[in-house]
Amino acid sequence: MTTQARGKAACKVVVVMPAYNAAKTLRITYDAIPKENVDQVILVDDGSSDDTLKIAKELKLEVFVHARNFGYGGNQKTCYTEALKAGADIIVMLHPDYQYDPTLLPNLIAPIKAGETDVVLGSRFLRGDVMRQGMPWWKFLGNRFLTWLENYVLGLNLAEYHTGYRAFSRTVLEEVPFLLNSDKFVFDQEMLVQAVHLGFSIKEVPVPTRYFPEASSASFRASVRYGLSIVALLARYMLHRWALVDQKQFQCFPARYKRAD
Ligand SMILES: Nc1nc2c(ncn2[C@@H]2O[C@H](COP(=O)(O)OP(=O)(O)O)[C@@H](O)[C@H]2O)c(=O)[nH]1
Ligand SMILES: [Mg+2]
Repeated sequence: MTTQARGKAACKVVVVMPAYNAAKTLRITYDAIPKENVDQVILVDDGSSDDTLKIAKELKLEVFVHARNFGYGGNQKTCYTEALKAGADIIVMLHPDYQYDPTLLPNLIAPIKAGETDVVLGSRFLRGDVMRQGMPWWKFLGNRFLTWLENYVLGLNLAEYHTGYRAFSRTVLEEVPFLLNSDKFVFDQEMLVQAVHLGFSIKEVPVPTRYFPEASSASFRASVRYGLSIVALLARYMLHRWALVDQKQFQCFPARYKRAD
């Protein structure tokens, strides 16, 4: 699989931030982004009720606003659509809640730039003790079980699937039909299953994680719902692979357009 970024001298890197009530952490997150590695920062405000929008404008980000709260997946649909429109070659998703370290952006970008892989995940499980870093024990257990299940179904050996720190080549976003995905948190998993199904490669780089009240709003209840929706997703994927029930989400749609070189 080749990426458009490969072999090109100029490579536009766009950071997308799916934001929802991120006023307390947006500035510190943005300030920590190594600007010399990034060409553009896009923020999509998902109907926040705090000052997220005001701060994003003060920071002079490229801002898009949802008329209401669509959810985390709905937010990313706008993020990726706009990043493609902006001509991005590499797209990095960074949560504006300061949970993931923005200074590590170069590590996520480098393997795609070098043409080594199509997707890079910032994995919290490759180094360090995530429970010591503050991950609640029930999130830890859920993460371990779901990662095992996803590895089993997809035939991979990733350290985790649930990180919110991800980088994609343009080609991945052009070919994965992400607009067909959920507007909820399971969107992240749908993207990875689709990417694997279409033959894209995934590489992991270690990142630490931070847990504090503003960095994680997903409740126990929401996390259980998230876990169940992943099991349902994997079941649908197996049915598709066994050609029992056709799932549009996993069909391959050739790119409708490409930027001329
Ligand atoms: N909870 C939530 N987060 C959203 C939404 N839209 C965008 N986000 C962003 O998605 C990120 C992930 O949510 P978070 O609660 O931190 O999840 P967790 O860190 O996995 O527990 C945050 O940075 C939010 O700003 C939404 O509708 N709901
Ligand atoms: Mg978070």
